[in-house]
Amino acid sequence: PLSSEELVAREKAKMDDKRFQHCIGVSETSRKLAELNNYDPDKAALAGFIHDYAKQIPNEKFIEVIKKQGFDQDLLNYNRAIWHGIVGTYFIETELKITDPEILTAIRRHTTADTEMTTLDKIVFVADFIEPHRDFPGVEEARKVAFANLDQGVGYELAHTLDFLVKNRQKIYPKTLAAYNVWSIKK
Ligand code: DGI
Ligand code: FE
Ligand code: FE
Ligand code: FE
Repeated sequence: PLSSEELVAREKAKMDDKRFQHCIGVSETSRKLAELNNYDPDKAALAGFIHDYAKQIPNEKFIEVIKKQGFDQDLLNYNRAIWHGIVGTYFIETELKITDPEILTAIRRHTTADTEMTTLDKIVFVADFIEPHRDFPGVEEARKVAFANLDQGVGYELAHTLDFLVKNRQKIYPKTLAAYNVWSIKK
């Protein structure tokens, strides 16, 4: 594996400072959520730190990797909002030398969520939404819900995301909708 200094240097070189600060925020919030949910805080902090490693990779590179590295070609019908997590793991494996499948799965699911979510998947998904730099109507409520109950945090976030996508007439990735049906429905 890379030394932590090398890992931080590669992460920093891959993105602008605003995105880097977001990644630090997600890392710290992931650590807190891990402590609250009996999960390994160091592992959660690492997953949070690298979750957006691929956020600023150009479209052409994503398209090339989708075509040549065995990804589902249906991904070509979506955009970089979807690619930076699912396809981003290719760059995280090859460039950051991260091989832990739990971490890679959490990164793969960090934008869309999924019907099945591990504790780490939930931690990174929710931390991404509520980290201290996030500022949007509803973020305070999202923080309150998520720190009280991680599953409800996932449900709150997916409802908010679906609402945002519909309002903006954006294409909904099937996993996002399937996840909404599992995590956001009132019991
Ligand atoms: O990378 P971040 O900005 O930190 O956060 P993220 O990875 O959760 O990405 C959020 C963006 O992804 C947000 O603009 C909504 C978008 N998104 C989430 N689910 C879907 C989606 N976009 C489309 N088109 N379809 C989805 O199902
Ligand atoms: Fe992201
Ligand atoms: Fe997210
Ligand atoms: Fe993020």
